[in-house]
Amino acid sequence: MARNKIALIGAGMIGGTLAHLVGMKELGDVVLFDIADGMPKGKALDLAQSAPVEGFDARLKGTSDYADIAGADVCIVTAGVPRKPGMSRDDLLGINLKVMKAVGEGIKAHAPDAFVICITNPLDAMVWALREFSGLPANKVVGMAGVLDSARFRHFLAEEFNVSVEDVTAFVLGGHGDTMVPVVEYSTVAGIPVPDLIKMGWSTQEKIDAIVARTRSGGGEIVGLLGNGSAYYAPASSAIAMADSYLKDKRRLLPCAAFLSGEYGIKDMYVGVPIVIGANGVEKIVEIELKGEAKANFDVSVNAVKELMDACRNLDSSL
Ligand code: TXD
Repeated sequence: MARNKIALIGAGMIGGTLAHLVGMKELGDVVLFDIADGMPKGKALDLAQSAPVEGFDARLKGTSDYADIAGADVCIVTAGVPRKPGMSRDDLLGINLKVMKAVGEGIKAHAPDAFVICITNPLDAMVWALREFSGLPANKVVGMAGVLDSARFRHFLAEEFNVSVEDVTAFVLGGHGDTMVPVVEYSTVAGIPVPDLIKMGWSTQEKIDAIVARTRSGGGEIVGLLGNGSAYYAPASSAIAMADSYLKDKRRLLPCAAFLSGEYGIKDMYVGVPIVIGANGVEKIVEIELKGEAKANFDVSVNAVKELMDACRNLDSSL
């Protein structure tokens, strides 16, 4: 059986980490694509030279030619520029929108059967634009944010309860930004919901509220600490979990940005919701009941994504 082919569009911090994880987990051969010339080739060569030591077999190729992604089974997109001092959110949106156009056209021409995972920010608007520009079916294009935001929530909850991260499940839904919605009612330790754990004296409402707030600003906390760039280890792991579920038809239920066609009362946009990922890409969109504050926060989050989509339409009339 031929090895899977995984194309990483953008070979920066997350792209390089993705390539390392694909190798270590033996998920397939890797193509590292970037507009920067030598860098993807350098990273591919460095990683290939780690293979004999680690004992994994994978072909790793760095390139700036889209023809090299031909026939990829999975494309993970991190291409774009980060926000720099003096750059407005709209400036950033304009630049990354153009990047999504180039990437979407490249995938359409060379890897139209791939399962595409977008990571580039602002996530919910970029994955929508990428789907539009690529013309791929909506079940084959998803955005990564919820797995990462939930992992941050799980990490903080596991610390608070002093239990294994493995036993903590958590959901963070909505758009990827300040308005994301950590859903406390659906977060558990081995099936015991967090509100019950509060009643059992494992924590207090105040402490859980603080964890929710810290989760919401989890990306910013890391940006502040790193001083240069944003998180990359956990984002890469999160996208690999999604790719793995697709490649192995695991049907994992993961919070991802998915295209909605009426679910949650929302049409024609990408929002973070629980989905099942299997061999057909998005196998199912799971509609959980959101009540009270969670529902109100979800609505705010959806409106924030709509505003970004309108800004994209103003920037590119083909959308
Ligand atoms: O949860 C999430 N979705 C996120 C998103 C969590 C963390 C970071 N998130 C976003 O991922 C972040 O805001 C960025 O938009 C992306 C990628 O983050 P990374 O840290 O990997 O950024 P880098 O190191 O700047 O890498 C981006 C690469 C860089 O090498 C550029 O040369 C390349 O993208 N780039 C391109 N590649 C291909 N094609 C084009 N047009 C292009 N433009 C830039």
